[in-house]
Amino acid sequence: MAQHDIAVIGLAVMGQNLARNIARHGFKVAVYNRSAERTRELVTTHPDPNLTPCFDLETLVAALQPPRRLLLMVKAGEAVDRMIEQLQPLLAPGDILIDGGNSFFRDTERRATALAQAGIHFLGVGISGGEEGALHGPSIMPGGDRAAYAAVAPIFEAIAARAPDGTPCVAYLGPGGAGHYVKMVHNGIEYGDMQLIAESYDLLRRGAGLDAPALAEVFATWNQGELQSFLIEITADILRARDEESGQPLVDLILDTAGQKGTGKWTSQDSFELGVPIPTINAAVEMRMLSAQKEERVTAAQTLRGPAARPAHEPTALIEAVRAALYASKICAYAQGLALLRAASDERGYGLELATVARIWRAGCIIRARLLDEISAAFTAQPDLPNLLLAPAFAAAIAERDAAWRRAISAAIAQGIPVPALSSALHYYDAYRSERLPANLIQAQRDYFGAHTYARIDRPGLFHTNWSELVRRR
Ligand code: NBP
Repeated sequence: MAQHDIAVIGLAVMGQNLARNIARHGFKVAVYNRSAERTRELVTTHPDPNLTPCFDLETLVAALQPPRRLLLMVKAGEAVDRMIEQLQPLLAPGDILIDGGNSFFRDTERRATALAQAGIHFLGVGISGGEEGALHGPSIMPGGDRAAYAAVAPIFEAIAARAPDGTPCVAYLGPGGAGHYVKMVHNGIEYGDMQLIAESYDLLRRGAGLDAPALAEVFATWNQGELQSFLIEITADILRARDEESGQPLVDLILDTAGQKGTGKWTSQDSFELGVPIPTINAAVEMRMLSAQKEERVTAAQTLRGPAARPAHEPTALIEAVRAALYASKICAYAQGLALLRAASDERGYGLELATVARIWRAGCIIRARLLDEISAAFTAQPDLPNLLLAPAFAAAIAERDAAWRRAISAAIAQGIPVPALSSALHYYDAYRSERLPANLIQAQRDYFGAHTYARIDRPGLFHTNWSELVRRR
């Protein structure tokens, strides 16, 4: 019986599809779900000699060859702790428990430390690609004990997405919660990217008067060039889809309140913790919150006045400006996410290689995009690059688009169309390239009311001034 290569626990969309993917690659998979119906459904709907249903954890664990490898695909949070509690008494030192869900990296670190006491290895593995990716090839972001990872690497390498150069989109990233941390930041960048695309869509819809079918063409064209990415591709598809009953573009019938499960918020929270600015990702998280205040917005729309959108007669120039703005802003969103990864890695000893992170995001995951090839190349050429914006290829790409980027944002502001992600990216760029920011005044204010002291540009040391007396003395 102890002949199975791995167990998959939790057979909702992700677990089912990963189990099928692993089985299809020739590994013997024992599967288990808390409620037995899902287990039965999987093996009846998708029978595979490599998939063995188990209906209790004792049978499941006994079905595995040692060291046992178990992949948890249950809901992040409480469910993971409950499963660990039930599994731990059944496991032996050297066994490897893998959490493939979207767990918070600090939970992963806590669980890994607790299980290490019993000699059980705990790997926190981010898996991206949704339902399709899980079945046909996700991007996999593993963290934890390196030797334990080596024991599961052949399975992950077999099932992961392949980048255009044929390499699997998986690589050991670092100890502790490194894998889940990278997945969290991946999701933060995903939030940013989605918001940037949504703002571009809104600017062209309201500011250029384009309807959904026309916008579908715009996005499909963009997907042939530098913006080529999964999110642009699906946006073109979405804009093309019509409601079967009314025949109207389906996107126009969808309520404008966006949901969120927490990974974007965690990214923002940790950026504050580490003191790393990620304004475009934060804008995306905040715009989901503002979108959720639908009732208040409807009321405010009746009372608050601003400029009305005036669609341009000739939309071509605005379309080109928005394309440039979207690409330049996208570079900034990635730059922010990668800078956060760098800081977290330094602070927590993850030892992340950003070239590797970008490399495993090139296929399978939601933020897969053509520009990741160049990002990976930039960090390969200069592993300690402090910010992606400083890579010569990206500095040049932004410089080329600088004027159009500003034109697109000016058009949005003039017409009262909110573009907080696009404009936050531009402000990030302008602030990052400012040799002198107005923080001198802030330091003076802090010293004025709180005697917080300030440093000077003309001599070393810390200074305090009695500002009101100094002014009075003049
Ligand atoms: P869900 O996140 O919807 O979780 C459902 C699974 O968790 C079911 O198998 C359910 O069992 C199990 N479960 C729950 Br809920 N509470 C449990 C408990 N106390 N003990 C044991 N099992 C419990 O599933 P999913 O959408 O497949 O996602 C799985 C993980 O992958 C999550 O962490 C998710 O965030 C992550 N993820 C999802 C996606 C995606 O596109 N959906 C993409 C990337 C990552 P039951 O059937 O008995 O209720």
